[in-house]
Amino acid sequence: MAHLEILKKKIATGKAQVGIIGLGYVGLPLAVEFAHAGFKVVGVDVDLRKVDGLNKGRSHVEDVPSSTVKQLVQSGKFTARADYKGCGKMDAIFIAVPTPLRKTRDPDISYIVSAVDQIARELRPGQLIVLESTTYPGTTEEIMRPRLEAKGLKAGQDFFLAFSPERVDPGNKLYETKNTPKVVGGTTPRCTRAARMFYETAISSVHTVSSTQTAEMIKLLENTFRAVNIGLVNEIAMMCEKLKLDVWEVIDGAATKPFGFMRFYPGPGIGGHCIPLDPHYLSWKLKTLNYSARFIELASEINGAMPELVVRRATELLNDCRKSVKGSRILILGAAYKKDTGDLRESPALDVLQILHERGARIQFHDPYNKSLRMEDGTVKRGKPFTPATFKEADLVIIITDHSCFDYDEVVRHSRVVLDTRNATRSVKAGRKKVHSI
Ligand code: SAJ
Repeated sequence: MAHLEILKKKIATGKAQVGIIGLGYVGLPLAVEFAHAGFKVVGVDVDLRKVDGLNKGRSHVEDVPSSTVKQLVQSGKFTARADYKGCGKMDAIFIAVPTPLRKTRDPDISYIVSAVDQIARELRPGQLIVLESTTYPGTTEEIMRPRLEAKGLKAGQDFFLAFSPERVDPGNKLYETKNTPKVVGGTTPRCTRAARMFYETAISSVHTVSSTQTAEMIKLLENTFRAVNIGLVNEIAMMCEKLKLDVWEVIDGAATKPFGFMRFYPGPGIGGHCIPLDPHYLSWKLKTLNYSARFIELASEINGAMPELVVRRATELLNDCRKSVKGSRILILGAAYKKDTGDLRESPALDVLQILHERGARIQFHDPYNKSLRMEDGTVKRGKPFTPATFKEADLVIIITDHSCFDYDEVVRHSRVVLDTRNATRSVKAGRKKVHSI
């Protein structure tokens, strides 16, 4: 019987075995969905602590409750391991490993290569291999496929190969793995079909495309779209400052247009593990084809300059109070890269803190999700409590991350001067004169 038919039968009878490489914020929710779909799932992660915790029923991923992990482990539906032994037995393997940037802003696909090389050692006819990690168009065909075909098996003929971008938005209670449409593109139509068969058992909607490169490009369009539009609205904010206009009022006004417009907001810069990084995968690839992705580079330049702009505004505000940055007590409110999370990755708050620290300001911070922060010179700053005294003692309070739990009336009431980079104080009436925007 043809490999596709065998897979189809194994899926239909629930006998298919699923492997997930990388048990982070993408891999673990996916493992849970396939286990809930009835498959036996083996997760592989290099982090022994994560593996051990999972097998003890403990989740290290915010969006996956430990009770869910415990139930799946106890029912034998999910186990975690720190090696690839037995991956040849798995009928489908989904790779969700990190794809960071190197210091040179070049893609680092070493985690993908390491995972693929391990899988290739036990690759057998009939297996489906899917990459989910965000990467540049061509990674699946040019990097993964040759390694998997090294022992003579052919993609599309002996085994199936596909790409399906992860679309996990940590903390998003509305869209989770199960109900976020899944894009899938295979090396051949049969590869696409094989991947689709698996995803349809665990995810509500699957959208197939003509190739792995198309699927890789779709993800990069999604996140480049955000980075470029955030860059645009940050530049609009700079224009509004020159024109003495309220950028927030301008955005709200534009958003009354029911079509052809989408809100983005200026801020202190962009953080997180996706938006600041993913577009550089695309611009890097195009550079190898002698094409310069100008919008990506320009957006990166504008977004990357926002922390300095925040420091410039802070300097102006202190100057208006006849104070210099050096020696001034500045409180940074919020350290995470976006509201209602503790994630500090690429957070612009860290850049603002670092620049002010280097200019001699006496920096304090408060973030409900981060009790302490390590500066680049190794010094550790302990977070201050969210109290009137904390605000009173600061010469300037800078709101960097607009966590929902903050009482902004309290902040404005007890602060001398507030630089609000997120329009978080928009509903505060009393003390408006103390509040300034970027
Ligand atoms: N930001 C702005 N202005 C905006 C929107 C965001 O300054 O108008 C900043 C945020 O403060 C943050 C950075 O940009 O520092 C990224 O914000 P984000 O809302 O894009 O959040 P992320 O990084 O969690 O992006 C994820 C992405 N999800 C995936 O890659 C699967 C992105 O594609 C989602 O669109 C986004 O979540 C989302 O919509 O929440």
